[in-house]
Amino acid sequence: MGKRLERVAARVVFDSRGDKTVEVEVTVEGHTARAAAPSGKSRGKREVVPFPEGGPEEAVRVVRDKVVRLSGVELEGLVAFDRLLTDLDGTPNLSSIGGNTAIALSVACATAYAASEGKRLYEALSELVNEVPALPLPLSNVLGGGAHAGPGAPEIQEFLLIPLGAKTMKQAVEVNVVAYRKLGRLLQRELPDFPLGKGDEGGYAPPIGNRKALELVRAAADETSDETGVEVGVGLDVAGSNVFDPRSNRYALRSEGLYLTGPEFKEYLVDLADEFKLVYIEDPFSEDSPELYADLQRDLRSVFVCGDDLVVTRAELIEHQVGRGAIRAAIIKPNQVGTVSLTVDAVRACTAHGAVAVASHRSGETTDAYISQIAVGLGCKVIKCGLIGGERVAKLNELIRIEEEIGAGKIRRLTA
Ligand code: 2PG
Ligand code: MG
Repeated sequence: MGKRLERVAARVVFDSRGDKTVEVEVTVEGHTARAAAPSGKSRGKREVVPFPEGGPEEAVRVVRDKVVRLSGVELEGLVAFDRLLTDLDGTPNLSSIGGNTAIALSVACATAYAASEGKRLYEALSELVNEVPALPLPLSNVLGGGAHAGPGAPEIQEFLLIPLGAKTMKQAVEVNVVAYRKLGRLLQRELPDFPLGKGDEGGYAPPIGNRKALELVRAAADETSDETGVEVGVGLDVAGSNVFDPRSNRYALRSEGLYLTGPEFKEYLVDLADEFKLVYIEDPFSEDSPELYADLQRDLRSVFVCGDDLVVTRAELIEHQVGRGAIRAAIIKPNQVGTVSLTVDAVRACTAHGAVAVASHRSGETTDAYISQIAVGLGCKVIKCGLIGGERVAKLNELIRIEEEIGAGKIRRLTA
């Protein structure tokens, strides 16, 4: 028997950058759940449109005028609402209701539906995909540049840490925090006048070149491994589409005075990976150069080259790029596709093809922690959700709560 969708409501709220976004409430069989949409700054060209023309205010109007008409329908399953939503939108890129509106509605509805069965969202999702709930390893941004920081910061968008050998979620977070604090001290020693300013995701945003930044992050990771006994891996999100300058056809590393062709930039990354023992490189190149991804992945077999803008959480793109050897990991950002169902498909594509699914926040976030529920429920091995700042810590704290529910020690590993 179906479950009744009783109420849909929306309002404008603010995200961690102070930008407006949409928050919704959905009631299923007397159970109400709330969800709010995050927003990306370094967005892939193939992502769905985040908001209808007119922005979040218009999105709220669309919910009040159109989506409310769905109230009263019977939902035949956890994600049955998604089809109704996409039909109501009627465009291939969700431009009439907006992908951010859609993801908030889709998540809230699935959460309320799960609650009506006495389950948390992660439990209901894990049943849907036949996975045993387990915790993802947290991949934490500790130093940032690119579109998430001001001028003078590194061009590489994110310098990331992953506590590879952590035994519990609590330990994983603790280890990353130890490393973050060590990095702060190393930065102060290196740049005595730098007031430890931060980028959009809470990582330090120092006026420093990419190589120097990586040197300090590596040192912080090594000191932390020695002190805690937990091996800490280092990774990067280059956000290559933003480093690439289409006018000169070069990857522009202004902080280092380097303007490199695609193949030269690939060599630059290979050298960094060897020298600093990288385990993970996300979006190394422009999303229009998948052949460079494949070359890099071939050169760095043990590194997880990960697609974000390249595959935008679309199952068919993930399948294609993993199949041709361009990547061994894919970022899973539900608002890139707009529904929980399509997010499920994307993670399934990773699992089926032996790629690592990396559940991910966006640079503009709220304190909503649904990404943690999705990561656990769908079996993502890694979650990229930042480390410092209320909106980032909200995701980690939710994972600590889930750990209490499923039992300590059920933590996944970074393996293919
Ligand atoms: C990324 C993200 C999140 P944004 O590139 O992976 O870290 O940034 O949300 O701005 O796309
Ligand atoms: Mg990215």
